[in-house]
Amino acid sequence: MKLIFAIVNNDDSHCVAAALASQGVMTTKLASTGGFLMAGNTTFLICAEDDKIDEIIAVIKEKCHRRKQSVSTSSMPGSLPVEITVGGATMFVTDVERFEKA
Ligand code: 2BA
Repeated sequence: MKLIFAIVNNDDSHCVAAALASQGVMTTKLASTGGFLMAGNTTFLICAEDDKIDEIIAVIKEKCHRRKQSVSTSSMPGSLPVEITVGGATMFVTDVERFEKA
């Protein structure tokens, strides 16, 4: 079994949750905050069998979109904002040593 941590833009999180639920994938949604923009995002915890992982990642990739965002670089007057690309999804996949439900 593996555990996917998927950090998703809040604007895409509803579509991701609905798509995974429609495929019978169990998820937990956590409200999270990006350390750079300090903006809200959504972290999905998904524990699934190894042979399902690629399928789940494909669903998340399909539902998440990259976005350009303007960020202020300084509070000094006259400083120009810079454009950064945020998302679609940032995912980490780890092994699960033991899985239990009580
Ligand atoms: P934030 O940390 O708020 O980052 C938002 C976006 O700002 C990032 O988009 C990236 O384009 C930019 N950014 C972040 N740190 C930067 C830096 N030190 N210098 C320049 N630009 C920077 P994404 O890469 O798509 O990340 C979206 C969100 O995913 C992040 O929100 C964070 O919550 C999470 N994330 C991304 N990479 C991560 C990592 N290696 N570990 C943990 N969380 C990560």
